[in-house]
Amino acid sequence: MKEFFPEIGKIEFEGKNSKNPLAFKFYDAEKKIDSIKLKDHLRFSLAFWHTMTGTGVDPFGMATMLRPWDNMDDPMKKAMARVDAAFEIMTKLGLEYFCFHDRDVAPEGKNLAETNRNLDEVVGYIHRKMDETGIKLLWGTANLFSNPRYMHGAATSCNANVFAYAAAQVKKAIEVTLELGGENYVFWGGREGYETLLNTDMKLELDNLARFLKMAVEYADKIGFEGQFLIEPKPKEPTKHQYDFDVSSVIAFLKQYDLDRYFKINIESNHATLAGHTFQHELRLARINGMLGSIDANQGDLLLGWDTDQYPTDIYNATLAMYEVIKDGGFKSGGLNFDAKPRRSSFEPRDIFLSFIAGMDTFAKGFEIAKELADGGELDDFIEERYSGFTKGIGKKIIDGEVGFEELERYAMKIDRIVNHSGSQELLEAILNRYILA
Ligand code: XUL
Ligand code: CO
Repeated sequence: MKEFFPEIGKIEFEGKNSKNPLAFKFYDAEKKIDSIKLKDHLRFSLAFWHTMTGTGVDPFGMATMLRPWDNMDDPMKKAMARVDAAFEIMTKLGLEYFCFHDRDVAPEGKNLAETNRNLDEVVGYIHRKMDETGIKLLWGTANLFSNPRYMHGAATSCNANVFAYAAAQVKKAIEVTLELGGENYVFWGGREGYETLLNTDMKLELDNLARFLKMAVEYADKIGFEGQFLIEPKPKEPTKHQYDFDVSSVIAFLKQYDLDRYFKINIESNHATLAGHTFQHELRLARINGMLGSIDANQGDLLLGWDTDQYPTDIYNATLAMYEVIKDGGFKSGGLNFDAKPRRSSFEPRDIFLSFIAGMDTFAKGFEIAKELADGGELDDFIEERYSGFTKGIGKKIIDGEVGFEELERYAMKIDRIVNHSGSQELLEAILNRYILA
């Protein structure tokens, strides 16, 4: 078969002293940590939309990306060529998972039936390539935001026909995710939000979103899809306010509608920072609620107020993210999906490989540091000591529910001096640096 990247071979691990740009410095896929291979801890995934269909378009300029499969006019031939190219990229980088939206892989036809036929044809081909290579589907999803029909949203549209169309699209997307053995199915809000409350029935929109998710759960059950449903929070963009604002609002929404047991959360670094949180904050909140599902690995630029989807190279953030995953017992059905794109000016085909290498090395190193940090136990020991007042005396009574305001008032009346201890943030940051720089 024709190669799209004949000048690029299999990317090998060469170690930290290598200066070869087309080699891993830190990601040694086969290295075992706690008798599990690094690649199985990390479960790296390619995002079909950025890598295969991203063009470099931005609000001020047209496409820049040179993509060897894009010089084809027939949309179905181009779709098949993209699949070949995707599997070549994944095989050469050793990426064992991918994720896709229905519309990334196959073009829309003149009606829904033709669109579904196009999708079936490409999905059949993807299935063959998966069997040949052993590459797996981390998650599937439906694009409910690009087509103009979704201008008012999909499940939260004011137009009932749009709700119905979106339902049909998600039904099909769950079917193809099942067919490809997808381990998860993701709902990212797309345009589920609003631009102005002056024209919005917020209560109806939220109720409809819950109705939509409930239908998805029921249909998945009916066809035997056992993958994990995930919701991906994002506070804004494309709408001013997205209903799945952040982990906290997603959990509240799911609990409100009695849906929480069916869903976990797919946390994206750049969405966390857009919401005014750290990546670690979002992961921690999901973890303590038993809802950490998967990760969209990327990073934003803190000086820009939009979703830049850059490849993650910040070792500090990667370490803290991996710390949360390790504390959660590692990924179950989730993984590290590179929801990231090379910069518009990194337009050459080889930049695809260089970008993945940068991101994979960062998370591999971040994982190893986080593992040492977790095993070292210094943060846990500090936190345990910091809250030790709740393991005895009045603190234990509070925890055990043995006291109320009246008993606590009687107790407080007798305290003659309150003694606090340092939070030692600088010490703890220095400890973290000691692990990172070791
Ligand atoms: C958008 C985003 C999506 C989801 C999948 O910001 O992150 O690509 O990951 O729909
Ligand atoms: Co994402």
